[in-house]
Order: sequence, then C-alpha cells, then structure tokens
Amino acid sequence: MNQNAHIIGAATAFGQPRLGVDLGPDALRYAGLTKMLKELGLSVTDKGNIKGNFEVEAERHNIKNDDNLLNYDAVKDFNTILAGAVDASVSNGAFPLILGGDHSLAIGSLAGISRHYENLGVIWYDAHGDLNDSRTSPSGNIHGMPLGISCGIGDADLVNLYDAGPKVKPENIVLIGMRDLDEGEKQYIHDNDILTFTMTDVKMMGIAEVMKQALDHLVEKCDGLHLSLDVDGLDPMETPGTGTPVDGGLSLSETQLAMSILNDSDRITSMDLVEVNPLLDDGNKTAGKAVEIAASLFGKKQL
Ligand code: HAR
Ligand code: MN
Ligand code: MN
Ligand code: MN
Repeated sequence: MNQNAHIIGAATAFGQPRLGVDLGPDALRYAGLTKMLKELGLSVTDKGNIKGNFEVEAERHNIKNDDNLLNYDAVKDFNTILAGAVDASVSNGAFPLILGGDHSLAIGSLAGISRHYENLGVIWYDAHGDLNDSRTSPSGNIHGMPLGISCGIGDADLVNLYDAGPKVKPENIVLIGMRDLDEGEKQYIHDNDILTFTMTDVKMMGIAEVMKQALDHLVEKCDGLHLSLDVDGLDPMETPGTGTPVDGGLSLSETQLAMSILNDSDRITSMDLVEVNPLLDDGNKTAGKAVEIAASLFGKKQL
C-alpha cells in the first residue's frame, strides 16, 4: 500500500442534525492516529481540518430546502472544498485518509478521488446503504445519501459536484455490514445488482469469506479501491460514540480481520473514517477503536 498518507480532517456535521460529529477528526488525533501510523512506518502529513463554519453558517444550519434536504447549501459548499483537498493529495501521490465528520463528506471525497480513476471501486462498510435521495429518505439527512449521489441519483448539483456526472458505477460497489436499509435503498440495490453483504451474510459466511468475495468482485476491473468505513458498521457495544447506532453489528476483531485482508490485497488507495462523535462517546472509546481499525488496514499485525 501507498506508505505516504495525507490526513484530511473533514470536520462537518451538516449531513445530519446532531452536533459533535464535527469534532471527530480531533478525537481521532487525540486517540493517537498519527503516532500509530508513523510507528507502522508510514510517512504522514496532517493537512489539518476543513471546517464547516458553524457560526457563519448558524443562520442556515438545521434548515431544510424545498426538497427536504437538511443543510443543503452548507453540505454542497463543504464538499466542494473537500473534493479539492482530496484531489490535491491524490495528485501529489499520497493516500488520502479522510477523517469525519458525518458521512455526507463522502460526496466530496469520492468526487476528488474519482477523477483519477476510470473504474473506482468502493467498499462501503456501514450499517446503512447511504443510497437514499430526497424522495426515498425518511429523514432528509444527506449523510444517508452520499453513495446514491455518487452513483448519480438525487439532487443534480450534488451529483455534478466538482466534476459533472456520476463518480462511481453500481457494479464497482460492495456493501458490507448492512442491517438498516430503507425500502428505496433496497429497491436501488436490487435494480442495480449491487453486491451486498448484510449482517446475516457476515454471520453465515464469516467476515474473511465476505472480504475475499468483495475483493474478487473488484480487483480485476477496478484501477483504484476506496474504503468508506462508517463506525456504525460496528456494533454499538464497540463504537457507542456515533449518531445513528444500530444493534447487531460487526465486532472490532471481525473488523480488524477485514482490514488485514484488505492490507494483504495491497489494493486500497484511499479511505474515509467517519461518524465518530466524541460528544456521544464513552470517554474517547470509539475514536480509539477507529484508530485500531486504521492500524490494521495499514498493516498492524497481532504477532
Ligand atoms: N437511512 C437513514 C436515513 O437516510 C439513516 C441514515 C443514517 N446514518 C448514517 N449513515 N450514519 O450511514 O436517514
Ligand atoms: Mn454511513
Ligand atoms: Mn472517474
Ligand atoms: Mn451508517
């Protein structure tokens, strides 16, 4: 794997209503992310945080547009800036490690990354599919929509953010850990034949087999592989500090195994690590687990 990492803090909470997830990047830093990556031998440059300015934005925070989209303008502006930062890191030969922040940041990270690849593969490790649009969303929260937007569904300005058109093809996506899918998302997965591993599949097959099949699906046809890891993919007993916990998730040890299989593949080219909310956490437990997850992705071994 690329041993030159750029940490990009995506300090946004605009994709959902709860404050504190914008503090996620700093919680991950306090949990020792940079030190751990350096101990693994990586060269690490911390590019600091891109921030939503919550004071300037206060007037338009937690308001919905005519299409029921929460904080629409703020999400759009934030992701345009983020896409530029991520694009610059890839252009400079670095592995962008984007710290969230709520998952709406993946609109910008995928936009910045995808111009560098013909067929970007995406592994979406999450309790949720994040494949809604304003019609199918039960909430209007854009963090439930970034993968759909990146595939070209929903609001035209968000779909065309940074570069015109979709950023990802449904056949280049694998969903892992799914257990809270809305009806419209199930329909989209079905209609587009997206390779999906629910929690039931994980428990039936084991995470090692799931990761093997995920990689088999992607490695031949994809020229880059992005991992978008939402900490709510794990069980809330492991990662309580997150805004939309769902019971029955992956354990830390399953996730470490998944990450070490991805490390062995030597194919991952970028990562989002999202939805860490220290204001909802038990100490800084969730960020600590997230650092362990990143460590396994970058090659930390148990022996
Ligand atoms: N599917 C629900 C919605 O769209 C919940 C999305 C929740 N949150 C996330 N995304 N953390 O993975 O509102
Ligand atoms: Mn998510
Ligand atoms: Mn492309
Ligand atoms: Mn989620």
